[in-house]
Amino acid sequence: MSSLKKKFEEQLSQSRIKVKNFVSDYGDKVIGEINLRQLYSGMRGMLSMITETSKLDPNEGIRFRGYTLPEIQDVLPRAEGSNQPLPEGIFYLMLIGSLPDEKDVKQISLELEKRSNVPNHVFDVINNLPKDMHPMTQFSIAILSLQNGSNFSVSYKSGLNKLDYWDATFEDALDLIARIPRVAAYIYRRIYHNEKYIEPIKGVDWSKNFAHMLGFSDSEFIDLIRLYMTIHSDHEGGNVSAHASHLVGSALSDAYISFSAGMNGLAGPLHGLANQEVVRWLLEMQESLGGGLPSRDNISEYVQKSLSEGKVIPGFGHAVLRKTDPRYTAQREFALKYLPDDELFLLVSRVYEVVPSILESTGKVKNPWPNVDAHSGVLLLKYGMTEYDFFTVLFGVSRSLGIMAQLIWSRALGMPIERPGSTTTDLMIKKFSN
Ligand code: CMX
Repeated sequence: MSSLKKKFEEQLSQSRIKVKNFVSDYGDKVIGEINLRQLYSGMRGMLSMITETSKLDPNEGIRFRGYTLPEIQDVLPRAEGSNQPLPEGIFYLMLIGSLPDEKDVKQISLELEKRSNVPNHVFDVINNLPKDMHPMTQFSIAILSLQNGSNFSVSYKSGLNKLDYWDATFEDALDLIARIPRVAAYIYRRIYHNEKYIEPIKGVDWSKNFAHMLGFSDSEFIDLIRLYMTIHSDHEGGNVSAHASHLVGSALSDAYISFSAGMNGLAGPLHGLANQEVVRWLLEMQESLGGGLPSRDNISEYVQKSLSEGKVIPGFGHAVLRKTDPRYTAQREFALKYLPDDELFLLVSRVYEVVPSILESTGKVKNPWPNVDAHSGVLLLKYGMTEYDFFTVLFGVSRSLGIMAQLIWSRALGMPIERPGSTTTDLMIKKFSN
C-alpha cells in the first residue's frame, strides 16, 4: 500500500467516528433558512452539502484546508529551482488535511508516474473523433473511455463491502489523475500539431511531464503550468463541475463517469469555458478597435456595447465571490514578474480598470470583479500556447485534483445518494398567494 493511502487510512476511522458523533449530537441544529427566491436563482447561498477539501469565502476567496492561496504558495513544497508550489502538494493537503513535506510530494509524483499508462483503446477512441469536435467534448469522451479499467466498478460487481468503497475509489482517483495529462496532451497534439505526439518522460513532476507532452520546455511555462494546476484545483463543492461530479458519484458511479460528468459542466461558458471566451472576447475587441492597446474610453464603449447586445463580459462576476478572485491576483503577480510589458497583459490590466465600475452601474451584477478566467489565457498565449479553445481542458486536468480528493472523502464518509426535493410554480403559488 502506498504511503499516501496508508496516511489516508490511518485517519479514516477517526474521521468516521467524528462525523457520526457530530451528526448524532447536533443533527437537529438549524443551519439556515431557504426562501422562495433561492429556488429560482440557482440555489445561491443555500448551504446544502459537505465538502472537506476547501471552503470559499465571498470576500477572502478560497481556503484549502484552512490555507489561503497566498499561504499555499508560500508553504507548499516546490520543485528544485522553481518559484511555484507543486500541485501534488495541494492534492496531499486536500486529501490528508495537513501540509506535506518534500518527501510526501515526491512520492506522489512517483506514484502518478507509475500509474500513468493510458491503454491504447483510449487513443483509438480519440483518433476516431472529428478533429473539429471541441477539445472539452473529446476530453470528456476520452475520460469515459478509460472507465473499463475502473477498480471500483470491477470490485463492486464482485461484492465490495461498503466500508471499502473508498479504497477502490482511491485507486481509480490516483489512476485518473495520473492518466489525464497524457490524454489531454494527445488531444492537443492531434488537433493542433499534426498528430506529432510526444512521449512522457520519467523522473519529473506531474506538471513538468504535462508541459513536456504538450510540447513546451521553457522553465517559465512549466512553472506557469504548476501555478495553473494549483490554483484551479478546487473551489469547494457547489460549483458546477465539482457538484456535477459529486451528484453523479453519489449514485456510486465510478470516478471516471463522475469526473466526465463534471467536465461536461466545466465545458459551459458560464463556468470553465469562460477562460476561452475571455481570450476570444479580448482579441475581438482588440481587432475591432484597430489593434494595439486600446484606450480606456474605447474599451469602455466596447464593454457597454457588449452589454447592450445582451452578452456577459467573460471573466467577470461570480456566484459566490464578492471581491477580486485571489486566483486572478496570483496570475497577475506572475504576469507582473515575467511579462510586465506584454501587450495582452496590459490589455487585461486595462480591462480590470474599466469593467468593474461599468458592471456596478448596471445595478444588477452582484460581483463586478474579475474571476480566475479573466487572466489565465493571456499567460498561456505569451508562451506560445495560442489554441485557446483548448484552455478549458487545462482547467479540467487541474480540477481532477480537487474532484478526486472530494470523491475519495465522500466514499470514505459513506455520503448517500443525493436526492434534493423539487416543487412546481403552481404549487408554490397555491401555497403563498391565496
Ligand atoms: N457580464 C454581464 N452581466 C453579468 C455578469 C457579467 N460578467 N455577471 C453577472 N451578470 C448579470 C447576470 O447575467 C444577471 O443578469 P440577469 O438578471 O439579466 O439575468 C445579473 O447580472 C445578476 O447576476 P449575478 O447574481 O451577479 O451573477 P450569477 O451568480 O447569476 O452568475 C456568473 C455568476 C459567473 C455566471 C456571472 O457573473 C457571469 O456570467 N460571468 C461571466 C462568465 C464567467 O466569467 N464565468 C466564469 C466564472 C468562474 C468559473 O466558474 O470558472
